Amino acid sequence: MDLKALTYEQQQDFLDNGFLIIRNYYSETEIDKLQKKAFNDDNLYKNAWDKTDASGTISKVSLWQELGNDLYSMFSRGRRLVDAATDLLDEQVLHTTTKIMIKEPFVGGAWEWHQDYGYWATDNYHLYPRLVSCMIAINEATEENGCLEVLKGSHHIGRINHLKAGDQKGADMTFVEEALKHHELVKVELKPGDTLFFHCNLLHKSNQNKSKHPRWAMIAAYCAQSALPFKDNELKVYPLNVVNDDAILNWKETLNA
Ligand SMILES: O=C(O)CCC(=O)C(=O)O
Repeated sequence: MDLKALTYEQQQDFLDNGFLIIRNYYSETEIDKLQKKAFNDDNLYKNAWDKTDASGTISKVSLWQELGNDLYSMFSRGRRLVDAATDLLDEQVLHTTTKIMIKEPFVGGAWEWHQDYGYWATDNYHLYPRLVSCMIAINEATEENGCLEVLKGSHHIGRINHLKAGDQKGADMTFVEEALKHHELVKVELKPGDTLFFHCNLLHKSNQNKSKHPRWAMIAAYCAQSALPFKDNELKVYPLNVVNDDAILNWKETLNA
């Protein structure tokens, strides 16, 4: 029997709505470990890009593609996430990117309305919109600190043209404004360890962080075997060397740092 990581209902929710939230997908101990690592990791800050939004405010993102034996990779290579992505895309998946999204207190910038496939199609040559992003809350994401907001079911619209918006690429607002009349806006508030899976054509954004709390999340993205880039580009796609779920708890800084 072909065992699935997700239930039929969870897969159906994703197909219908373009996203799926699983609460407590990671335990408190697992997320404490990730939080401690990320909050004290100077490399994340050193390697982070500053991305300005349309109004010039900065959000930080630290992104990489090759997975190793570091703690972050125990999540991205972990069976729990990889099997869920496989179920959602209904075929074998490969890793594209893992990134840590850092919205700092009071000043953290917005992410404009976009679809990830808005730029993955044109910049990275994925012919089909068969990619999924998995957003793990490292700390609490609330409306006040700029949680992700999604337009439920908007992945059914298909890819919308994307234009420059600050340092970002944003969806053509004429289409977004129309989409807002037809699709429910859902503010995805997450507790640490909750995980949001979202389709690459789902319209999403997040507002500036005006609160005194930071908002940190890790996003691992996977591409279906049938949607590998058809042309070389700056991003590569990597096969996954999957690890068991206990790899997170067994991971030790001294051996793998
Ligand atoms: O972290 C955020 O608020 C935005 C993330 C996002 O839009 C993305 O990764 O595509």
